[in-house]
Amino acid sequence: MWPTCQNVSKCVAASLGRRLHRVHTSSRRRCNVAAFMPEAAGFEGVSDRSTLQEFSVSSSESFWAAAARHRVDWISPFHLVQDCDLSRGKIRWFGGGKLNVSVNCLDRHVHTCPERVALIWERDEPGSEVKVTYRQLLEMTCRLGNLLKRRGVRRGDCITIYMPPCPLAVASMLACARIGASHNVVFAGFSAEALAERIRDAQSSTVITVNQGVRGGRVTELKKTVDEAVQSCPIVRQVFVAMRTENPVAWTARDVAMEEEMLAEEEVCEPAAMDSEDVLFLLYTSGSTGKPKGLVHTQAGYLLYAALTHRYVFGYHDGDVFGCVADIGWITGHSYSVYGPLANGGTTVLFESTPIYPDPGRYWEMVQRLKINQFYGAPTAIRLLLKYGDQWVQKYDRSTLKTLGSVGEPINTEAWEWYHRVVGDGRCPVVDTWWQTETGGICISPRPSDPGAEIVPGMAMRPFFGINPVLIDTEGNVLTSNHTSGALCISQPWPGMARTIHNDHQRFIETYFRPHPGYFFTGDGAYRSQEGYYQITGRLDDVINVSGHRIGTAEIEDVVNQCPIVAESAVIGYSHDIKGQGVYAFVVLKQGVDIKAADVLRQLNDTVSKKIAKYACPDCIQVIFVQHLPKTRSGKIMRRVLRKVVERDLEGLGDLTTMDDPAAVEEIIQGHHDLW
Ligand code: 6R9
Repeated sequence: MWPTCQNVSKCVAASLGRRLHRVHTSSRRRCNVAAFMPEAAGFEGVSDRSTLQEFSVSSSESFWAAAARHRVDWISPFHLVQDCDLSRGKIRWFGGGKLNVSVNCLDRHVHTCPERVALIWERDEPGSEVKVTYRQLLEMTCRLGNLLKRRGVRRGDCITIYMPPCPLAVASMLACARIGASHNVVFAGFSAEALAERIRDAQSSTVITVNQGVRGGRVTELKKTVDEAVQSCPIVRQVFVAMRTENPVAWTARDVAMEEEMLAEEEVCEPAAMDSEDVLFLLYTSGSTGKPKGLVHTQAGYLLYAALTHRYVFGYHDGDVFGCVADIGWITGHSYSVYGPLANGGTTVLFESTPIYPDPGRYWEMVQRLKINQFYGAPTAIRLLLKYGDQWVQKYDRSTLKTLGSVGEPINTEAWEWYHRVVGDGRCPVVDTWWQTETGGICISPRPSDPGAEIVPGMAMRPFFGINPVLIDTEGNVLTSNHTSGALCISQPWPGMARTIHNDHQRFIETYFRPHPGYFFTGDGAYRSQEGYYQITGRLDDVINVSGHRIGTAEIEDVVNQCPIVAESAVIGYSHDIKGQGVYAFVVLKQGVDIKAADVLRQLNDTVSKKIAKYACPDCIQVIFVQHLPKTRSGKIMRRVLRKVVERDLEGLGDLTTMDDPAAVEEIIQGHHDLW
């Protein structure tokens, strides 16, 4: 069940005030559907884009079959479009088909345009970018594929990649795909312990990393972190190390000098013929319990969905330069820095730096220098840059920009308007794209290329082709009317959705399919306006979103509780100006602990950054010491009560009758007036 709806109604109220600002993106004209989407030529009764949208949902099998035939190069064709049963969490697409994802991302473009730039590696130091053509990327991928094979990696193995965005990271992902291994990219900001947990869960015996990372002018010791992680991962037998900097690092017997050994390999590597449903990658994400979930994506459906959304949401055309600034350690980097653009034969930017290095003009200076046509970033960065002022944007020529994208969390109206008015000079549509690691690609978003498409600031607007969102109320009823809010679910399968949680299909079913049987439950709440447009209102479970990064409150609690001075804790999210949400930790110290608050804070922050990652803590964690936590009689911490106290909504404290010790709330209210 989804717990609360309070943030939903707040956002509904907010949205009403927003509905007046409309941005029309193109004139309402009749268009040729086949010119827009060639595979639509054969769809019966489809004469324009709105009937195309209806067709994609009502005849979803025909829609996806045609798209899969048209957009994927198959080694042998599929014979079963889909075999899905959402109530059992069974999702299979394109049964019987065989393909190779790296061939789809590389070889077919090398045949037509070998010298087209595939990757622009925007290195930390501005002006030092490196361009890699499709021919070069194929060569790198093949050499690496051969090296992996020679070093004993077999089809079905899972390789962990702990690298910043760079061409060798992309080649590593594609080399896995080439030889039939799967990858598990771990964000290179994660700590050794978080990395180790993911290596163990994925059972990776090979890890790929770089000697050091460089970000925001600072060097990070990535190889050292891997060495530390591997100490608690006996399964790891080899670590491939690429040299991002020239600095030597400590070397062990299991280390392999990646670039050196790649040079000795053949530049041709036979692609493995993979089944549509073989695993392409695992990607760990936070859930509402302590243990991260390794979501599993498979070959054909994921690739097709990433490619189609990339082309149609952003209006990507051949020759465009696509600038997604997400790290490859997140799903956004997977789908829109790597797989979507490369499947479409596009030119994609790999951004190694930060939005404010060397100054807050970085993004826009890069847009000018690389002539970026579509820019895709996170609201947290937009909010940060907005505060530095317009001059950092206006200094640079942004006339190449055609579309601006936003992802990861709700974008507030102020940030949306600034992005649109200042960054896009009022002429580029802003696409607020809602999706998740679980959905594989964008599910709800404006499609500015649609005739007459309008965009309401702060709204994700309309479902993508083949997606049928539904809203469900607390009693489990599907809400059919408009101007209503509920739990956001999706009623029918689509090819890009995750197939399972690695080694825990039961958890997959329970998390996504049990709350509302027959539907995929997203964990988010949404509002559907009078016109039928969607606005995402935030998580309904115990997941918080710090700068667009998902993190489970339980994950932080687990770690805080490991601190020797802590008896117990409860963590909730609070509204943060820049980061969207920050972290409040209510902490009960062990009896007899006598230590200054500042020291405790330091200890907790150290522990959280060591066990999870830095972004999960220091400058946004607020620690509040209490004697007791509010609990139900059965011992469950009542986080909803803490949330209300932090939101200063004492009226809304709700039913406290199940509470074990009402004095605990009193104490928190009394003690925390200073919070307000
Ligand atoms: C792609 C990505 C998914 C969660 C999702 C939701 C939030 C993402 C959003 C958004 C409002 C948007 N989210 N995009 N909320 N508007 N445009 O971010 O994947 O890391 O798995 O996070 O992020 O809460 O459920 P992931």
